[in-house]
Amino acid sequence: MNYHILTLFPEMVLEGLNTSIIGRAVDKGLLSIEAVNIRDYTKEKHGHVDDAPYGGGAGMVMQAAPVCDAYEDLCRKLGKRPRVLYMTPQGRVFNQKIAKELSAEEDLVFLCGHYEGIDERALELIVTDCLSIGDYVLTGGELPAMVMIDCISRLVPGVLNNDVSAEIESFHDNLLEYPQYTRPEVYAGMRVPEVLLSGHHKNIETWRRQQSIKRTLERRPDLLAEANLSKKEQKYLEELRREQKKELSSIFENVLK
Ligand code: 9D3
Repeated sequence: MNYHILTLFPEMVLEGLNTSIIGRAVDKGLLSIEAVNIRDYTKEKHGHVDDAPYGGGAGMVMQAAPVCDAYEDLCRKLGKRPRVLYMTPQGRVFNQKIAKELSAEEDLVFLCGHYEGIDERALELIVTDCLSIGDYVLTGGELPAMVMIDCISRLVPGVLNNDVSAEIESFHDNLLEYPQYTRPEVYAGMRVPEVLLSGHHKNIETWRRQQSIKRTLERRPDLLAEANLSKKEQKYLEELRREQKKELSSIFENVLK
C-alpha cells in the first residue's frame, strides 16, 4: 500500500506515522508514506496557496491550482490516477467497512484541507471520495488522514502479526469485546470471575460470548442489528432485554409511588 498525502503540513503526518506498528511496516516495505507539500506547487512569488473567498466571508480558501498541480505531478510520476480521498467534515463517516474496501487499493491519495476549505473546482476535478471521521470540528484534515491510514494499514497483509489478524477476520460478529483479566486473582478486593480460573474451555467461551452480548446491549445496542447470534445467544439476549424492561418498570413504579 502506497499512501500519498497532499498537505500544507508534511511534517505533522510524517512524524505521527513513523512510530510503532506503522513505522515497522514501512521499514518492512509493506507500506510507503509520502507527504506532498502543496506549497511546493505554488507559482506565486510569495508562496501563497490561499486567498480570500469570492463573495466575501471569513477566512481564506486554498487555491485550486497548487492542489491540482500537486496531484497531476504525482499521477505523472506514478503513471496512473489513484483515488483521491478528500478529508472533509461533509464526507461519509469513515468506518471499518470503508477501511476494508480501501485496503484493496495499491495507491491512495489523501487530500488534507486547512483554512476554510479548498476551491470547489479543484475538488470537482480530482476528488473521488469525501470522508469524515465523525461529527466534531477539527482544524484540518491531517489528523483524519492519519486515523484512516492507521486503520487501513492494519488490514494490509503482514502489518500485524498473524494471530491478531486472524482475530480481525472474525471481527466477533459485530459484538463488543468481553472483559479481560490478568494476575493477581484479587485486586482492590475484586476477584477475577471464577469461570476464568476453572480451566473449563467450553464454559469460558460461553461466558465470554455472553459478556460480549451484554456489553453490546448496554453500550452499543445499535450494533446488535448486525450481530450474528446463535439460537441460544438470541435467547440470552431476549432474557437480558426482559431484565432491562423489568428494571425500567420498577424505576417507573417508584417514581409514581
Ligand atoms: C467554515 C468552517 N467550518 C464550519 C464549521 C467548516 C470546517 C471546515 C474544515 C470546519 C473544520 C474544518 C477542518 N476539519 C477537517 O478538515 C476535517 C474533519 C473534521 O473537522 N471533523 C471530522 N472529520 C474531518 S475530515 C476533515
